[in-house]
Amino acid sequence: MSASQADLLTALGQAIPAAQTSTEPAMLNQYGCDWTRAYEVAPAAVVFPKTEAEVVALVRQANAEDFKLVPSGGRTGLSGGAVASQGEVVVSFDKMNAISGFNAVDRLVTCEAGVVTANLQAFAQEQGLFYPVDFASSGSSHIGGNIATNAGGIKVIRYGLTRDWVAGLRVVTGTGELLTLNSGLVKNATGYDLRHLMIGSEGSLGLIVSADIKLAPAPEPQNVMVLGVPKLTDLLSVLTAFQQRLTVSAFEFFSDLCLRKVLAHRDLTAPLQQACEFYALVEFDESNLEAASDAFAFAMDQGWVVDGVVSQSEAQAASLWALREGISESIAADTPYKNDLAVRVSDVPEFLEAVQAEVVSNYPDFDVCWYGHIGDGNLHLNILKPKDLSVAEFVQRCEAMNPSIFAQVQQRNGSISAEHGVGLVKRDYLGYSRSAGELALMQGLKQLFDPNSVLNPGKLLR
Ligand code: S2G
Ligand code: ZN
Repeated sequence: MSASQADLLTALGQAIPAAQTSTEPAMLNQYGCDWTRAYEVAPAAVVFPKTEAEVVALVRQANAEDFKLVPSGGRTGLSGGAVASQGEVVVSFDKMNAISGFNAVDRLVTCEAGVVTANLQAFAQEQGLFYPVDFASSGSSHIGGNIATNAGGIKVIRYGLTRDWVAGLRVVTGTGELLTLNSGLVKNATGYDLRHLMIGSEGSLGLIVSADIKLAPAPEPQNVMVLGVPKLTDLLSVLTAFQQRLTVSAFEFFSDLCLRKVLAHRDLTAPLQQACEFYALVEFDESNLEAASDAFAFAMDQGWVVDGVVSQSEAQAASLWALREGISESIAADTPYKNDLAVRVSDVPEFLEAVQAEVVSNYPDFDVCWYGHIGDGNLHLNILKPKDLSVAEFVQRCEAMNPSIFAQVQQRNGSISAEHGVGLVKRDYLGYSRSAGELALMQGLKQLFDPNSVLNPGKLLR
């Protein structure tokens, strides 16, 4: 063990029991990364705090002994936000995973940061309520990481993002100060809402240790439709046809290449008789089935849709959802270069047309998977790595094309990272979505909340 590693372990030992610290290579590799694969994984240690007091002590030691901390939740991030490649200490919240309170009157559940999203969803269901933020990785993501990245997912069009369900936070700032923010209040007009500053700050301003999460009334049973949509630019017309007649719970889309990847990876059957360029997935309350059928018939008359299927059971609804939710894992073997773009919903048709032109001219020899939460204006454009191309060369070629893709976003005041966060992957492109003035103020906030830059250094901001 090197002297510096011994010194680090001594410093850590003053904040947290040695039994909650590991320098085992297997642990370092497991906890020093997230779902990105483009970065070296090289933390100096992993610690597993069990209490707020231990998190406070860790941050204070990091300031005193000048080591850096990388917060780690379910490690399902896609922007390198939880990657430790500079000898940092990974702070895993695996052992702070208790649902520590519930109040039926407030409809509030208090979760430690390490509560797995699916466990929160199950807890809500047991109370006859509903936690409506959902995505493919909810079986392993942590609520603390969801809050740190303001995770979105498949129900945003009806229920909003994680931010909309956080009623209170307890956060340890970069100086080791424990803040209690908003305490679950519905109304609180007492100045800046620091809770909302922390949401989406990716562990760069403070470490979330627990949250008061609002729960929604349980929805009625849902129906799911999958529609064949020949033209990308008709997707929004299809959405409008439905929204004029009913409330949609979800409106997703995916290309035929995505579908073929999922069918092959998960051994599922195609939803429609004929293959189609694109597919829309619409979810809605079962009491709106007749209105949805009207919308479907109208969209067929307009030629926007050429075929469709509606779920006849919960099991069939789940199998239709699997066609969309299975995309990410089904293309993982193709080492996809991920874009997570958003524009205002009204800009979607011509934005898609403009991006399609960029893709054809920029990526003539690459397979491109189009999918996403198009009802929120969110496009996940995944470029698949050709088998014969090295990862480094492939990433370099994709990055070389970012300026032309991001320029299309910038022209529409859009976001170059709709829901996956900035981390390391999008950090150097923030200027396409944030002004110089905003970035200067963000740096000022970083300096204020984390003056020694001990929290997730290099993530989100240089
Ligand atoms: C989705 C999941 C991550 C990915 O499927 O909506 O946010 O693969 C994504 O882009
Ligand atoms: Zn998504």
